[in-house]
Amino acid sequence: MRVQIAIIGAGPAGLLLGQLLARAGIDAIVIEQRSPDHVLGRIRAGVLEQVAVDLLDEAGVGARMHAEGLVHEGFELGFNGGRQRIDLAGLTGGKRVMVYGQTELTRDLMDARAAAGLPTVYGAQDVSIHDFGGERPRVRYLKDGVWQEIVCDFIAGCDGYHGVCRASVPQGALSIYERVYPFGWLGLLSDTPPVSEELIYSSHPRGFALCSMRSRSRSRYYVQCSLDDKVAQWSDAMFWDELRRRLDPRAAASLVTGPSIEKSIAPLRSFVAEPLRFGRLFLAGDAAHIVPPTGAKGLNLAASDVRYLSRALVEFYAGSSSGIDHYSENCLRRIWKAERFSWWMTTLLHRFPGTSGFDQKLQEAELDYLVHSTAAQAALAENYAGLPF
Ligand code: RFL
Ligand code: PHB
Repeated sequence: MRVQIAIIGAGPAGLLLGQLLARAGIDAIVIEQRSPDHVLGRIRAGVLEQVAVDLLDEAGVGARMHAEGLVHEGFELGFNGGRQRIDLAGLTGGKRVMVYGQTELTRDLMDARAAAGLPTVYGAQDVSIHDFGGERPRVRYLKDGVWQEIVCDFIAGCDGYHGVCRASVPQGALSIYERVYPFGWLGLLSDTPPVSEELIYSSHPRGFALCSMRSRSRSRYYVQCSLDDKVAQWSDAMFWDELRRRLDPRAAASLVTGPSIEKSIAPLRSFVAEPLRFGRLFLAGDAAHIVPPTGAKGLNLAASDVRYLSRALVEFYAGSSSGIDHYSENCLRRIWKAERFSWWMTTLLHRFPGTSGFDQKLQEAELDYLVHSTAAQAALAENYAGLPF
């Protein structure tokens, strides 16, 4: 089989790229190792920047997001028993974010792909990529016991942090920058109304907590936990008790609890692999970089890579290789700013085991500075709402 672009991975990055290319008349196949249900079962991101919303509109998949998503003009920081609102819209000249689950966005992209009859292979086993240093890259995989081979012009590695694409780059061609944090997030999803209209990021001596949502009747909460913790050790009752203790009294009193629909633990990591292009292989999304979820940037960065890549490929087929030649450096400029912001927000709000009194005092001073300085709030708001391209 021959296609222009072989996209590895049917997460948000791969599906969105496929959609944008299809609208530009470029043919692509998406190859995913898991089943559609498995992909939709992963509960992840919830907050989209305006630039990601615009890109989904451009891809023609924004209708349900605009109908069902929640537009937020601010969020709150909780600490010392109170809360400080960050007025995103007021501080950024009207920027907002969209609260819409990654699961729903992925479903919209899957449905659009199926409706347009675009080729997607789910359940592809032993995917491998070859010859991307030359003009005729190939992708091989096993499907229903039969080996398949695809010859293409380019491979888009959208296969996440554990994927095969980054791992296939020759040793020594990649520079890896990494920080692993000494804690994780335990997340719980429940069909209960959110505790507040806006998200609450709470810093507490017992650890960080986040109150987020998927709709007016579905909540997503997180508590900072130990990396040694296992989900099975955390009953729903224990989770709700711990969350309540980390919120201010007003939020704690209005927290509505209920049975969990999903509970999972995610480790926190900052990671960048440079560059993002090797010959005719491009890395995009979590395949190239990871941020801790505190700044809500992972999915947004994946969308920003895809924006650069789709435009670069359209340009290439129109006769210019300038976009693909600058793909890596363009992406990395945004990636490192999001890495910086996510690291900063994580450091500001979490308890680090064994932290010194000095570090603790710095954290308190930074929060106090945020309360009293509009300039500090504006910098936070500008980054959270999303930097321009
Ligand atoms: P994905 O979603 O991991 O998709 C990669 C796909 O590739 C498939 N795959 C393969 N396919 C074929 N062959 C192989 N060898 C393959 N290996 C893997 C996988 O099965 C999968 O389907 O990467 P993508 O598309 O780059 O998307 C990235 C986002 O998923 C991720 O950055 C966000 O979820 C991060 N994130 C958040 N981002 C935000 O922008 N806002 C948020 O509020 C936010 N909250 C979060 C988050 C991530 C979290 N976790 C669990 C890490 C909250 C959490 C808790
Ligand atoms: C979520 O709703 O899952 C979510 C929201 C904001 C974050 C991280 C996760 O910063």
